[in-house]
Amino acid sequence: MKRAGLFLTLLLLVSASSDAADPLPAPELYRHFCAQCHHPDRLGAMGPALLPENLERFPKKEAAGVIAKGRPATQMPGFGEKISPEEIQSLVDFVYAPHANLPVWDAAAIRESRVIHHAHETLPVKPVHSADIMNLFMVVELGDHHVTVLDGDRLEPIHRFPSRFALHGGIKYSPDGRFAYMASRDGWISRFDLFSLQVTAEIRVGINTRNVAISGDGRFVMAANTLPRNLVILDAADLSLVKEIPVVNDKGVSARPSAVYTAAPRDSFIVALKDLPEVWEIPYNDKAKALPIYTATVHDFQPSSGEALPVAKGPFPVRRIQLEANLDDFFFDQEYHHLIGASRTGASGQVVNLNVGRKIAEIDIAGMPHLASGIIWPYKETQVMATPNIKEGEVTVVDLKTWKTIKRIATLGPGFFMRSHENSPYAWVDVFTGPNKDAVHVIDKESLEIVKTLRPAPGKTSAHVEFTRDGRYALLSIWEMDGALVVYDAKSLEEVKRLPMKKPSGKYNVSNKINRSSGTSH
Ligand code: DHE
Repeated sequence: MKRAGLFLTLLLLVSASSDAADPLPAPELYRHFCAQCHHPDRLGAMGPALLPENLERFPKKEAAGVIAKGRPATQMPGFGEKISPEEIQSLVDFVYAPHANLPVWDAAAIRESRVIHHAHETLPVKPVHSADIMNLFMVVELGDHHVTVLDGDRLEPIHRFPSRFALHGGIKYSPDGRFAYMASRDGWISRFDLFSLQVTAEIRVGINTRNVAISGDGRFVMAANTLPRNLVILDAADLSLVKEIPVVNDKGVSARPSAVYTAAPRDSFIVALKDLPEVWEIPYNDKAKALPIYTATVHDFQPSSGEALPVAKGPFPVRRIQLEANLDDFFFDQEYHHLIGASRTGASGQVVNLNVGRKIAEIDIAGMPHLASGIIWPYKETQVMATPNIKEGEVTVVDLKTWKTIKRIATLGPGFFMRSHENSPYAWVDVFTGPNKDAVHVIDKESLEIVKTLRPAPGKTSAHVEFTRDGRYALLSIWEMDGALVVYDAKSLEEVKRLPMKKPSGKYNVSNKINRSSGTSH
């Protein structure tokens, strides 16, 4: 977000607004306060689209509260002290009004948008640089929408290139680590070649996109869109459109996908839905499709609720697993037998056994756990999962055998990202919001105690750690326009070096990602 510009506009408008006798009209308020993040036409950019179709399950009263107070765990600030309650109400009515000219983003538009910058057959057979592909990092710099490619051995950047606007969700790699796939919030998927250091192809799959996943066999890319509400499958080699799957339940009711993940050991994609009590599993090759759950007829397949749900047949059949409550945030055990899910609004988490397709336990993780950011490590005779919480200052540690919460570690504020490495005795968690947003806690994985709190840049947000392939160094972002990537010795916890960057956000190590390290996101 270009905060400086926005705040200047705000200041001018605040004085204009408070001096003026009449409230400002809604379109003008929208232009000044909302357009920069939500798009001038309400179609979504850094922030989501503001259209009745996206907001239908969100009461207007709550929307007014969000405009007044902001939204936790997002970049949405509160405007309650800047504009009057009447103006807030007029903004609410404005964004809930039907859009006069909603663009259609169908298969033809998707195909039309595809750009091949470098055809696959023209790419070099060997890297054009001397860095080891397996220890490369791609670092997203949100400040000026660039990506830096960093050599994890020399801890030096080797390349920097402009990205699409507002990349979100982790960058994903092909199973051999050569190609990277990134999604922007406004629907662009880009494929980058780590041998030749160039973007090879791009395609716009939607107007609002959540994230992207790559099949474990490297053949397909799946993107989850909230506008339109669908899943788009692409050929990973050239990003050509393979299939579109509308996100609707068996009665035709549409829902927003929250995210798509790859369950490589299951040969399937798993899709989290925001508005339906279902989770979808979609196999991407014939091995998975031969499983009884995909070959069953509608009547043969009885989920736990007893209500038969259809398994859509054909390529990419959809297996619908029925849930007791909506789950829009997921975490998987290392084997992908279980899914641990939480709703952003719910009070507890659910454990779903993916093999039998039903809930088998509840877990006590109140608040708003950021499960997609959770990690796993061996602990005593068991394995634990730990997740930060984006509403409370707490890391919750859950035993993966008993599903019991064994420890709540108090932190200095809500955290967004947690990371570790098989070779490190520590887990790192940030404090993303609040007065201690500059703090990062280092937790001992054996004692489950915080052993050190680092403040690499006092007063500035520090967040998102990732390790080098061998776990020797931990790289952390100073999440500011004049920010930096700070490299720590992961053992001594001493700073090793600092590389200036523009609001660096996520960083993704090729080897840790493709080998599904239990200390990072996959
Ligand atoms: Fe994220 C990953 C959802 C806001 C930065 N974020 C994810 C994932 C999900 C998610 C489901 C995992 C998907 C993946 O990696 O493929 N994020 C959400 C939200 O629902 C939320 C709260 C609201 C929204 O607007 O979407 C949200 N996220 C943010 C931000 O405000 C952050 C801090 C800045 C930004 O880029 O918008 C942010 N999210 C990230 C990052 C990752 C991410 C850097 C990847 C982490 C990783 O290590 O894999």
